[in-house]
Amino acid sequence: MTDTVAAEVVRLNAGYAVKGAIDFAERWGGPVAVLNSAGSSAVVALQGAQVLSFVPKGAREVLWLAPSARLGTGKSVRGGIPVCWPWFADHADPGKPAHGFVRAALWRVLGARSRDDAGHIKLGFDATGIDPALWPFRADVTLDVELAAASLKVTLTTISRGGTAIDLTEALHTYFAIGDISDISISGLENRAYIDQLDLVAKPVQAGSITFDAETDRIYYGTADTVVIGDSRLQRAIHIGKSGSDSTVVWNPWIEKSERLGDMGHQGYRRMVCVETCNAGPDVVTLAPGARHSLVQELSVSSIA
Ligand code: TA6
Repeated sequence: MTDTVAAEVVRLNAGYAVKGAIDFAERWGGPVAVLNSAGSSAVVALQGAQVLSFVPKGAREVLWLAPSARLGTGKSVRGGIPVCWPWFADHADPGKPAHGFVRAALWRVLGARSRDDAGHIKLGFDATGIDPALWPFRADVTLDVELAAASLKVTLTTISRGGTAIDLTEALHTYFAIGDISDISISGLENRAYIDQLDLVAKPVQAGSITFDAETDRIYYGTADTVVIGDSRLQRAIHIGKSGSDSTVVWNPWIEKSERLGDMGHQGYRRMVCVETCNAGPDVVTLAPGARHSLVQELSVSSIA
């Protein structure tokens, strides 16, 4: 642990620790908040306000994390729940970073409390000081991470601070840990239209549940549905509820892309799938001056015999 991280952890514990519900530590080389409740635990990095672990008591880790995950490198960590804001995927200007500019930035702790002995932390990123060449608007963005009995609720809130309307796309780009990509199916998006990022000409509609046998990168749009990952190998279902979101992205890089990405680990693509709660593609959120908008993802797990 570097002296800087150690000093930051001491400062955070002095200012925000909540006995039995929240304390701060160094993990993956950076400062993190460790949230606890009677039924689960979670870890949130201050870098990117990125949830890196969620473990319901008695269950296995719910989130996938790259084997090489490391904080403080200047790059976002692959895995957990990256925050994509104030745009999703590539920007029209290739000189601007994919998935916005907050997922590798340092966020501030705005508050920490417990409710029913469960940890709840609020992190904030002040975008009012951003170079107008990168983003010409003014807004604040906060992320709330709340444990409940055996669920995790993540809320991404944008507050418009400027005098002009803001067009926003955004995602909680969640990487889920699975037994094997060949042994899962995703339900809840049946009969939904989607953009196939690998074939932009097609106008496909989802027939039945989603299974995987190749690179998959889809934006399902106009859907407020709860999505469920059924994992026969781990004998569990991961329930992904949402609000304030009209789109769901489903992504697995498969073999070639995961090798190009270079940070997935050996056959890492087999152990993960992204189901992302978002507003993407045609689902753009327009925020009037002074308005606020919240994107919410709620995760829970059940056993399937
Ligand atoms: O959400 C799916 C996606 O847009 C894919 O196209 C792929 O690029 C993935 O995000 C990962 O993006 P990243 O910038 O984290 O490597």
